[in-house]
Amino acid sequence: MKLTKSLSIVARKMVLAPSSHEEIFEAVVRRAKKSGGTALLRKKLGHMKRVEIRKIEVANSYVVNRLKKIALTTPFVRELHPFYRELLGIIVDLDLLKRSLSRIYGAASIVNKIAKEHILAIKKAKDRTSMIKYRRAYFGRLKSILEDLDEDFKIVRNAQIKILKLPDVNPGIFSVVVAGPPNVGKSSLVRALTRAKPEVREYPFTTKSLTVGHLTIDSTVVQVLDTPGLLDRPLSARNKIELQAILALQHLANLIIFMFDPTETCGFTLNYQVGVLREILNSFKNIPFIFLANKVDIATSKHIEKMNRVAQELPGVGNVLFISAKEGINLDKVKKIIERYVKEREESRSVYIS
Ligand SMILES: Nc1nc2c(ncn2[C@@H]2O[C@H](COP(=O)(O)OP(=O)(O)OP(=O)(O)O)[C@@H](O)[C@H]2O)c(=O)[nH]1
Ligand SMILES: [Mg+2]
Repeated sequence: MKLTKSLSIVARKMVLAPSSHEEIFEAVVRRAKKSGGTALLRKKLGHMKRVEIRKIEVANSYVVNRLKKIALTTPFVRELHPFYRELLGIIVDLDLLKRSLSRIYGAASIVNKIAKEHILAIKKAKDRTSMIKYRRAYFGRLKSILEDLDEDFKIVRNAQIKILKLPDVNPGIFSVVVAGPPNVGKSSLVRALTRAKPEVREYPFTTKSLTVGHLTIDSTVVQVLDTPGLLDRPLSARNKIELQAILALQHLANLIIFMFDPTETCGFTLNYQVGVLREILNSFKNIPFIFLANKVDIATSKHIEKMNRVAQELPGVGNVLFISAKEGINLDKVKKIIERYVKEREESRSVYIS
């Protein structure tokens, strides 16, 4: 199971862990009851044996199947694409998840063994009372094994729900990652360029995880990723939310859009924003950048002058494109630039192939 393509296909097949053992146990009891009929009313001992054994078999196959499925349909971390592996590592304790998955899988074999023992005991039983006693004992042991898994169910379910919420990115296609300080308008741009609808708010740190949108250029589908805002600090000091942005840059970006807010209405001075950029520029030297200055609809000439001056002085920056994500100003130019990079990559690839 190699996850170079879509995580969603794998995620959709996941069998969710129950929110508590009771959910499984109740389902088991229901099934066993249905299978057994009214054994007590039957007269023949042999028939009653078969009924009691059937109850255990039905319960057992349901539980074993369900436990195994929970364990085996949850993606194995080591088989995930490095982007997902690291992303999941940020939001889930992978060691705990691994331990819980193997405990759940291991419990399936224990349940199976106990079923066999109790079936054997019923087969050997000489009277009705002992048969019922063994069947009840099986269900008692089953209940306590499931009870012991409660914490594991919780850990796995929690991780599975997080896996379901991971952005459905395709690490193999051209990706534009929109990055920048908080509140500068990154999500607004992704909303404007694609059909994705990341949340937009007037305060910083609105975006707490990655969102992916798509843009079709000619017939090529391009991914546009919205990321959480970045502060001016080294990688080692970044929190879990910022690290998601860094992972997108590290693993997915073929092109980085860095966004400034020259109006500083984002709450961060332009100097501070430059500090954020410096850190990113240093870390991603081999990826092309586009520099956008957002909110031109409310920018004064002073803001524009300062932005231009700062950009000229920054090594590796030079020109910035003034846009308004909100009012749709110059977005066609942004698309054209993206298109240029997509085509460049396609041409360099075709040269390489031929
Ligand atoms: N005037 C103006 N406001 C804008 C523009 N783009 C975004 N905004 C406003 O800026 C605020 C932040 O926008 P978001 O798109 O949420 O910014 P963000 O960079 O995604 O913010 P975080 O997710 O918190 O990092 C919102 O109040 C937007 O309405 C723009 O072009 N012009
Ligand atoms: Mg945002």
